[in-house]
Amino acid sequence: MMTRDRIGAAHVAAVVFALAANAAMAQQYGTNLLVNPGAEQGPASPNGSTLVNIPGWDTFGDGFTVVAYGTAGFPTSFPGSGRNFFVGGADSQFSTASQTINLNALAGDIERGGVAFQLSAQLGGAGSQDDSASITLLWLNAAGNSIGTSGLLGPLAGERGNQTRLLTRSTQGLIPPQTKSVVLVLFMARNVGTFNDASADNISLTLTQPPCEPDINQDGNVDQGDLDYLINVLAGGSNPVGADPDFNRDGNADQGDIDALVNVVAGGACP
Ligand SMILES: [Ca+2]
Ligand SMILES: [Ca+2]
Ligand SMILES: [Ca+2]
Ligand SMILES: [Ca+2]
Repeated sequence: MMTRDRIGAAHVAAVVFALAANAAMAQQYGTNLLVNPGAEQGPASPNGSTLVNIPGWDTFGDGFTVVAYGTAGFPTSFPGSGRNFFVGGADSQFSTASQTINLNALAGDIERGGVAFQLSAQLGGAGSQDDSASITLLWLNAAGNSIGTSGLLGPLAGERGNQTRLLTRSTQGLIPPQTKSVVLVLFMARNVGTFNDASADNISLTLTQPPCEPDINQDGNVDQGDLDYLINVLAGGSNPVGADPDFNRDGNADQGDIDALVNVVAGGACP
């Protein structure tokens, strides 16, 4: 059977390296990657017509601002809304805010495929006007070029029942391999009047770890060959299929992964 001696000292350095890389990785699964996703950090404009500092978001001085629920002419609060929301703002046909999220810590998983994303937001507008909000995700490669997009379209007036309110929109999918970062663009478009009434709140982008894959050597069988392959990789050997040696996904590539794989090969549950 496998022993620590067989793994040897060669992989200690690799473990230390993996630890550093995986510490950040653990933080990026299952939590909202956006800063200030609900407009609760920073001040609110008293009337929607002045610009305010909006922590975490890159804005362009085009009208995009934050307003408190219940301000005259704007939506009222609802469960989970917090105090504030984002709005397109005054005298602005198009208002934009964005955040860029570095995904380098997950590059290995993303390249192997199977990292899923979930995007959701509450998007809305005012009365019978078709001012509307949308969200676009730009998946960028190492060169900073877009290699795919995903997104959400907010409701038009008819979908809101001509009421001034926000509705939940969500989508999900798989991150394109080669993705190294993602830009989320919140886009507010005015259709009626001088004020851009498009609104947004509670924007969430979460990622889900790929499913457990015990067929480490990718030959179609889960057996001793996978154990041999993993042990060799942990000892510093070659890894032609690009397997993640942190099989039990606890942030360490070590004996615990061999133990977990032994258990799976013996019929136990995948960690
Ligand atoms: Ca809010
Ligand atoms: Ca308007
Ligand atoms: Ca196999
Ligand atoms: Ca592990």
